[in-house]
Amino acid sequence: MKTVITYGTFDILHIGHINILKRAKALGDKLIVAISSDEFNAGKHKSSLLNYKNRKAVLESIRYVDMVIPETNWEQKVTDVEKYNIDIFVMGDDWEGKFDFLKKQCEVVYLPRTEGISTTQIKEEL
Ligand code: C2G
Repeated sequence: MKTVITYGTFDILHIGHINILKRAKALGDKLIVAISSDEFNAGKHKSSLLNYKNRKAVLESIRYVDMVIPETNWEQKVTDVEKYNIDIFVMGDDWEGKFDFLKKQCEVVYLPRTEGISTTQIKEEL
């Protein structure tokens, strides 16, 4: 029984998000997604169009997602990995290397981003 975790804002959901969720789930048996709170998002200099409640409801409806938890700070990854018995931590490779400190606790996998799509691009086109 392998548990996978990934973190993100997951604002206007698109195939880039679906691809990483699908690939992350395929690495194990259970996928937990830590979704950024509105306050944490503000700290990431990203204002999401959809608020936390809305983004959480959308993620919970995705077949690859088994559980959604809030992401409220940068430090929680270390305790989350212990708390949820995480075997594999997954992020898109725009974060390559940034979370290698977790290698002491679990496998760290950076997956290639889906090219040509981003929430920022969608916002600009809107
Ligand atoms: N992603 C992707 N391809 C895209 C867009 C996003 O693979 N075209 C991936 C990102 O690499 C990330 C996940 O989808 O792993 C969520 O992306 P965002 O919602 O933009 O999250 P981000 O702002 O990267 O927040 O503590 C980590 C942060 O919360 C990550």
